[in-house]
Amino acid sequence: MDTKTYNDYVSLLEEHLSEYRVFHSKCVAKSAKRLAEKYGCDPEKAYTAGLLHDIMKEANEIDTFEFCERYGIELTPLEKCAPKLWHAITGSVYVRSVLGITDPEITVPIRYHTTGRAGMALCEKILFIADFISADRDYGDVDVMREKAEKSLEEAMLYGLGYTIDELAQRRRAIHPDTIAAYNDIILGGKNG
Ligand code: DGI
Ligand code: FE
Ligand code: FE
Repeated sequence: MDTKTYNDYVSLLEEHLSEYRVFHSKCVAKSAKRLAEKYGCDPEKAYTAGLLHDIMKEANEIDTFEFCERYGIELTPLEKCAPKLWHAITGSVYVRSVLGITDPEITVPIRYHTTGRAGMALCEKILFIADFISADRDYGDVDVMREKAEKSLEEAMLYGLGYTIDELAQRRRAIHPDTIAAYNDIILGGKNG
Protein backbone atom coordinates (compact mmCIF):
# COMPACT_ATOMS: atom_id res chain seq x y z
CA MET A 1 0.00 0.00 0.00
CA ASP A 2 1.62 3.29 -1.01
CA THR A 3 1.41 6.57 0.88
CA LYS A 4 -1.01 8.05 -1.63
CA THR A 5 -3.60 5.45 -0.73
CA TYR A 6 -3.18 6.20 2.98
CA ASN A 7 -3.50 9.92 2.22
CA ASP A 8 -6.68 9.21 0.26
CA TYR A 9 -8.08 7.32 3.22
CA VAL A 10 -7.22 10.18 5.58
CA SER A 11 -9.06 12.61 3.26
CA LEU A 12 -12.04 10.27 3.38
CA LEU A 13 -11.88 10.20 7.17
CA GLU A 14 -11.86 14.01 7.17
CA GLU A 15 -15.06 14.00 5.09
CA HIS A 16 -16.86 11.60 7.45
CA LEU A 17 -15.49 12.32 10.92
CA SER A 18 -14.79 15.07 13.44
CA GLU A 19 -11.22 16.22 13.98
CA TYR A 20 -10.95 14.25 17.21
CA ARG A 21 -12.06 10.99 15.60
CA VAL A 22 -9.70 11.43 12.64
CA PHE A 23 -6.92 11.73 15.22
CA HIS A 24 -8.22 8.62 17.05
CA SER A 25 -8.27 6.66 13.76
CA LYS A 26 -4.66 7.60 12.98
CA CYS A 27 -3.59 6.60 16.50
CA VAL A 28 -5.37 3.23 16.21
CA ALA A 29 -3.72 2.65 12.81
CA LYS A 30 -0.27 3.22 14.37
CA SER A 31 -0.99 0.96 17.35
CA ALA A 32 -2.41 -1.76 15.09
CA LYS A 33 0.65 -1.63 12.83
CA ARG A 34 2.99 -1.93 15.80
CA LEU A 35 1.07 -4.86 17.32
CA ALA A 36 0.98 -6.55 13.90
CA GLU A 37 4.77 -6.28 13.65
CA LYS A 38 5.17 -7.62 17.19
CA TYR A 39 2.76 -10.54 16.87
CA GLY A 40 3.32 -11.49 13.23
CA CYS A 41 0.44 -10.11 11.19
CA ASP A 42 0.49 -8.00 8.01
CA PRO A 43 1.34 -4.47 9.26
CA GLU A 44 -0.04 -2.64 6.21
CA LYS A 45 -3.39 -4.39 6.44
CA ALA A 46 -3.49 -3.70 10.18
CA TYR A 47 -2.71 -0.02 9.53
CA THR A 48 -5.45 0.22 6.87
CA ALA A 49 -8.01 -1.50 9.13
CA GLY A 50 -7.02 0.89 11.94
CA LEU A 51 -7.42 3.97 9.74
CA LEU A 52 -10.86 2.92 8.50
CA HIS A 53 -12.34 1.09 11.51
CA ASP A 54 -14.54 3.98 12.70
CA ILE A 55 -15.39 5.45 9.27
CA MET A 56 -19.16 5.15 9.95
CA LYS A 57 -18.99 6.10 13.64
CA GLU A 58 -20.61 9.51 13.17
CA ALA A 59 -23.37 8.47 10.75
CA ASN A 60 -26.79 9.30 12.22
CA GLU A 61 -29.71 6.91 12.61
CA ILE A 62 -31.41 7.89 9.34
CA ASP A 63 -28.20 7.49 7.31
CA THR A 64 -27.38 4.20 9.04
CA PHE A 65 -30.81 2.68 8.43
CA GLU A 66 -30.77 3.89 4.80
CA PHE A 67 -27.33 2.37 4.32
CA CYS A 68 -28.51 -0.93 5.83
CA GLU A 69 -31.52 -0.95 3.50
CA ARG A 70 -29.37 -0.25 0.44
CA TYR A 71 -26.79 -2.94 1.22
CA GLY A 72 -29.21 -5.55 2.57
CA ILE A 73 -27.88 -5.42 6.14
CA GLU A 74 -30.39 -6.83 8.65
CA LEU A 75 -29.78 -5.59 12.17
CA THR A 76 -31.02 -7.83 14.98
CA PRO A 77 -33.51 -6.33 17.47
CA LEU A 78 -30.65 -5.95 19.98
CA GLU A 79 -28.45 -4.20 17.40
CA LYS A 80 -31.26 -1.81 16.45
CA CYS A 81 -31.38 -0.69 20.09
CA ALA A 82 -27.59 -0.26 20.46
CA PRO A 83 -26.38 2.63 18.25
CA LYS A 84 -22.77 2.11 19.40
CA LEU A 85 -22.75 -1.21 17.55
CA TRP A 86 -23.89 0.11 14.16
CA HIS A 87 -20.60 1.53 12.90
CA ALA A 88 -18.69 -1.77 13.02
CA ILE A 89 -21.39 -3.49 10.93
CA THR A 90 -21.93 -0.66 8.43
CA GLY A 91 -18.23 0.28 8.40
CA SER A 92 -17.11 -3.16 7.23
CA VAL A 93 -19.70 -3.12 4.41
CA TYR A 94 -18.72 0.43 3.44
CA VAL A 95 -15.06 -0.57 3.21
CA ARG A 96 -15.87 -3.61 1.09
CA SER A 97 -18.72 -2.34 -1.10
CA VAL A 98 -17.92 1.37 -1.47
CA LEU A 99 -14.13 1.39 -1.24
CA GLY A 100 -13.70 -2.01 -2.89
CA ILE A 101 -11.38 -3.37 -0.18
CA THR A 102 -12.26 -7.06 -0.24
CA ASP A 103 -9.38 -8.44 1.84
CA PRO A 104 -10.94 -10.22 4.84
CA GLU A 105 -7.86 -9.40 6.95
CA ILE A 106 -9.08 -5.79 6.71
CA THR A 107 -12.89 -6.11 6.55
CA VAL A 108 -13.40 -8.77 9.24
CA PRO A 109 -11.39 -6.98 11.98
CA ILE A 110 -13.47 -3.84 11.26
CA ARG A 111 -16.69 -5.88 11.46
CA TYR A 112 -15.89 -7.24 14.92
CA HIS A 113 -13.82 -4.42 16.43
CA THR A 114 -16.56 -3.33 18.86
CA THR A 115 -17.99 -6.64 20.11
CA GLY A 116 -15.32 -9.21 19.30
CA ARG A 117 -16.62 -12.70 18.52
CA ALA A 118 -15.79 -16.35 19.20
CA GLY A 119 -12.79 -17.65 17.29
CA MET A 120 -11.16 -14.33 16.48
CA ALA A 121 -8.18 -14.43 14.13
CA LEU A 122 -4.92 -12.70 15.09
CA CYS A 123 -5.65 -9.67 12.88
CA GLU A 124 -9.08 -9.25 14.55
CA LYS A 125 -7.58 -9.30 18.04
CA ILE A 126 -4.96 -6.79 16.99
CA LEU A 127 -7.50 -4.18 15.85
CA PHE A 128 -9.72 -4.82 18.90
CA ILE A 129 -6.78 -4.23 21.25
CA ALA A 130 -5.28 -1.34 19.24
CA ASP A 131 -8.62 0.47 19.68
CA PHE A 132 -8.21 0.16 23.47
CA ILE A 133 -4.55 1.18 23.75
CA SER A 134 -4.14 3.88 21.07
CA ALA A 135 -2.22 7.00 22.09
CA ASP A 136 -5.38 9.12 22.36
CA ARG A 137 -6.99 6.85 24.99
CA ASP A 138 -6.90 8.09 28.59
CA TYR A 139 -9.43 6.00 30.57
CA GLY A 140 -8.36 4.98 34.10
CA ASP A 141 -7.07 1.50 33.30
CA VAL A 142 -5.34 2.28 30.01
CA ASP A 143 -1.86 1.60 31.40
CA VAL A 144 -2.89 -1.85 32.64
CA MET A 145 -4.33 -2.60 29.22
CA ARG A 146 -1.15 -1.35 27.49
CA GLU A 147 1.01 -3.58 29.70
CA LYS A 148 -1.16 -6.59 28.97
CA ALA A 149 -1.03 -5.90 25.23
CA GLU A 150 2.77 -6.13 25.40
CA LYS A 151 2.65 -9.48 27.24
CA SER A 152 -0.21 -11.46 25.75
CA LEU A 153 -3.01 -10.79 23.26
CA GLU A 154 -5.25 -13.28 25.10
CA GLU A 155 -4.81 -11.46 28.41
CA ALA A 156 -5.42 -8.11 26.76
CA MET A 157 -8.57 -9.41 25.02
CA LEU A 158 -9.91 -10.78 28.29
CA TYR A 159 -9.21 -7.53 30.10
CA GLY A 160 -10.82 -5.42 27.36
CA LEU A 161 -13.90 -7.64 27.06
CA GLY A 162 -14.24 -7.84 30.85
CA TYR A 163 -14.00 -4.06 31.11
CA THR A 164 -16.66 -3.57 28.41
CA ILE A 165 -19.02 -6.18 29.89
CA ASP A 166 -18.65 -4.70 33.43
CA GLU A 167 -19.36 -1.22 32.14
CA LEU A 168 -22.36 -2.27 30.06
CA ALA A 169 -23.87 -4.25 32.96
CA GLN A 170 -23.34 -1.34 35.34
CA ARG A 171 -25.13 0.98 32.92
CA ARG A 172 -27.85 -1.68 32.37
CA ARG A 173 -27.16 -1.86 28.64
CA ALA A 174 -27.71 -4.85 26.39
CA ILE A 175 -24.65 -7.05 25.93
CA HIS A 176 -24.31 -8.38 22.40
CA PRO A 177 -24.10 -12.20 22.08
CA ASP A 178 -20.83 -11.79 20.13
CA THR A 179 -19.30 -9.92 23.09
CA ILE A 180 -20.28 -12.75 25.47
CA ALA A 181 -19.09 -15.37 22.96
CA ALA A 182 -15.71 -13.64 22.62
CA TYR A 183 -15.32 -13.54 26.41
CA ASN A 184 -16.36 -17.18 26.94
CA ASP A 185 -14.15 -18.32 24.09
CA ILE A 186 -11.08 -16.97 25.85
CA ILE A 187 -12.16 -18.10 29.33
CA LEU A 188 -12.69 -21.63 28.05
CA GLY A 189 -9.50 -21.56 26.01
CA GLY A 190 -11.26 -22.94 22.95
CA LYS A 191 -12.65 -25.93 24.92
CA ASN A 192 -16.36 -26.80 24.94
CA GLY A 193 -18.50 -26.41 28.07
O1 DGI B 1 -15.70 3.33 18.26
P1 DGI B 1 -14.84 3.49 19.49
O2 DGI B 1 -15.46 4.41 20.50
O3 DGI B 1 -13.42 3.85 19.18
O4 DGI B 1 -14.77 2.06 20.23
P2 DGI B 1 -15.73 0.79 20.04
O5 DGI B 1 -16.07 0.58 18.59
O6 DGI B 1 -15.08 -0.35 20.76
O7 DGI B 1 -17.06 1.21 20.75
C1 DGI B 1 -17.08 1.25 22.15
C2 DGI B 1 -18.52 1.44 22.58
O8 DGI B 1 -19.31 0.32 22.15
C3 DGI B 1 -18.66 1.53 24.08
O9 DGI B 1 -19.48 2.66 24.39
C4 DGI B 1 -19.37 0.28 24.49
C5 DGI B 1 -20.08 -0.14 23.22
N1 DGI B 1 -20.20 -1.60 23.15
C6 DGI B 1 -19.21 -2.51 23.03
N2 DGI B 1 -19.68 -3.77 23.10
C7 DGI B 1 -21.02 -3.64 23.28
C8 DGI B 1 -21.35 -2.26 23.32
N3 DGI B 1 -22.62 -1.79 23.48
C9 DGI B 1 -23.60 -2.70 23.65
N4 DGI B 1 -24.84 -2.25 23.84
N5 DGI B 1 -23.35 -4.05 23.65
C10 DGI B 1 -22.10 -4.59 23.47
O10 DGI B 1 -21.93 -5.81 23.48
FE1 FE C 1 -15.36 1.73 16.89
FE1 FE D 1 -12.23 3.27 17.53
